[in-house]
Amino acid sequence: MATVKESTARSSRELVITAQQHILEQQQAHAPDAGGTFSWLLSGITLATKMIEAKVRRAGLLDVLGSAGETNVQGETQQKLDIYANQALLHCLGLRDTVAILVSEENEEPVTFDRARETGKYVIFFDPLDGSSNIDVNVSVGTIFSIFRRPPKMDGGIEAAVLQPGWKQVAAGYVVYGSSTILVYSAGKGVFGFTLNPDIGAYVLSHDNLRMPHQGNFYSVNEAQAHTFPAPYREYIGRLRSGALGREYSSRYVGSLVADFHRTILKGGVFVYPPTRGYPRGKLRLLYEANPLAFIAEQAGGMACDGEQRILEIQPREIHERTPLVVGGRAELEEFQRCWRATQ
Ligand code: AHM
Ligand code: MG
Repeated sequence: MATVKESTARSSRELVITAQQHILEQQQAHAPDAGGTFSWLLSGITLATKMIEAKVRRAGLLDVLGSAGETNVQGETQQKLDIYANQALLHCLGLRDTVAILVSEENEEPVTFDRARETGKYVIFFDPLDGSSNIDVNVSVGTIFSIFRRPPKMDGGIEAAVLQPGWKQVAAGYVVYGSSTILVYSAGKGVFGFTLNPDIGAYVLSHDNLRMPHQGNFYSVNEAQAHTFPAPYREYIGRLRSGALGREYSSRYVGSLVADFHRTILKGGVFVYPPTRGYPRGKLRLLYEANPLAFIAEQAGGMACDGEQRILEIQPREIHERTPLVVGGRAELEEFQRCWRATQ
């Protein structure tokens, strides 16, 4: 006969599984020595994203639309919500004593905390409000994050701690503030999606062990720039359009990476941001855009590369560096690799 504790646990699972519960369970199953520090860290991220979501939902009512007039480190005009989102993450994560270093798209330099090595275990990267140019037109925006362990010895200083290749990520995720708000995360044991239930203020499990279709029907790229793409990319898009992969492809592109990626992971297909005349090294940032999404794509059975190599094997040289990005299902990525080899 089940004990009271067991049956209570079972019935609460049947009712709802929150992100918090799920992370704790994953931790107990796969890293019992972590002692709750990792789930405490993730709760800082979920809290910040709930604060951001509350502002995003009221964006048309509060005075948070439009540009705040400052420019960020990439020379782009910061939106007011960008600033709020950045502050929410810095605040919620800064209070977690497990955080050693925070790197944000909106801060030129890493934010460091003077914590003992045994306490400050993690280095976190984030894009606080991706796709923020879409805020004023009610198109989905999102938050992206990537978590690394701080190296055990800090011999290489802050630089070595922040310039780690993506395969060393211990977890990554994103939140899309869309028709509903969804958190998708992976700690290296599959990908899980949680939809924010506004009635109870919690992320509840909605996508258990998310898998990306082997092949899909959509490609997502800013096609207006196609005449400036390098040859392998032009060849590739041409093959997708011509039915060479045995499917009729349609295009979908809203210009919010998180939204375009989220559709790609659920429906299948490929998202491509190639080098262009305006962005010869690609537009997207390696450490807080490409790396976390590549980690999630691989965990869901997909692939991600920068043209030449796997995104997760790139050795970063600086925190805000850009990279070309091709991410999607295996069928689409294998075809991309064939086009790449054929045009070299
Ligand atoms: P942002 O971080 O300033 O919002 O810029 C990144 C965004 C991505 O979300 C999106 O994939 C890309 O820029 C769209 O760029 P483009 O308008 O060149 O297609
Ligand atoms: Mg972005």
